[in-house]
Amino acid sequence: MATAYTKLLLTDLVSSHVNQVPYNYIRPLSDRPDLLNVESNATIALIDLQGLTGANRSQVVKEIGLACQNDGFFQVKNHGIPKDVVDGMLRVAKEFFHLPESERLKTYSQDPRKTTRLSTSFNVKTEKVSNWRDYLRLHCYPLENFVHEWPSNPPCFRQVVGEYCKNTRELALRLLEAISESLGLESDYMEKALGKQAQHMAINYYPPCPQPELTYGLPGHKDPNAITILLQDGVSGLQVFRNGKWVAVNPIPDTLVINIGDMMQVLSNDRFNSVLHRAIVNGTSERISVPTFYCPSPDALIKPAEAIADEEHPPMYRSFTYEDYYVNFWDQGLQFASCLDVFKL
Ligand SMILES: O=C(O)CCC(=O)C(=O)O
Repeated sequence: MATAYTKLLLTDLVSSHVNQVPYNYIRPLSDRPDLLNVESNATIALIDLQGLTGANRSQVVKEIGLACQNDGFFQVKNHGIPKDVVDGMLRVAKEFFHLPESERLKTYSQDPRKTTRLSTSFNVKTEKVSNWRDYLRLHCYPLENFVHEWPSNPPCFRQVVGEYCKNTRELALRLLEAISESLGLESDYMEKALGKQAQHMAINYYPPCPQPELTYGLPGHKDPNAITILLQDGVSGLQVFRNGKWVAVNPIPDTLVINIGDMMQVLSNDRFNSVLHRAIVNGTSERISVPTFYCPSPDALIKPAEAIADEEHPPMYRSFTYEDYYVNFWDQGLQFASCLDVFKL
């Protein structure tokens, strides 16, 4: 008889139990990570953003454009976010997930509409199999609209995370400029196309897992937003799908991973593809990752950039608001989260 587990968060389940993966985390045989069949020494573009300021700019812009076009993801170094800001972000994330259960539960919610909430898996209300993850989800831009909702424990949380968010926004805007230029558009095209813009963040916590071959931290999915800036601690777990194979993106100190999301796929009229990626877990180490999802504002009208459409490359999508698209994201389940087909022409 399967045991019933009463904890709301995986972190507390793991610490009170567990030498086996509970049944509700076990994936069907056809949908397991197949950990031996992953490319672990793949070459992944690592772009030095220092070159964006100065004579090499056009070369770096070209590299970014090629990476977006070929893979939909790349890594960046010299990204401009100070090391103490990045280290602070990871430290405070870890401190948060090590707080006593009662303290963490103060922000718990299963309602995806809440702009600040701690939860588990992806959407526990709609999914059949759970993911080996707890996460704190925060809206971060405009910062002053949201920061007062954020956890106040650890006491430095708001200051440290706020600083990280301001820095990632600046990086996102620099990347959007480079991406616009790589498509032959005005530098500010993408920034303007996202309307008033929004920035969300997840702080993902993956506890060690006794049977990592049976479950996912997060199954393969595409991001709904425009671009994602991912910070990972030193523990491997991120994998992206490239040329029909899962490829491990092992963390390199002082680098961040950038990936293209669904809205950039539309804005670029399918020149860039939103990339399928997943997080796997392991038997020995907890893992923390912090994706920043840079998004359009809900009312922004999303459509392929007219200047890059022509007879040979007609617009692939009708226009729609980000809200129209995003409304389905949480309910559809992560593996079906890319719902662009309804907007295809
Ligand atoms: O943990 C990771 O490396 C990936 C996280 C991710 O894909 C997400 O939160 O959407």
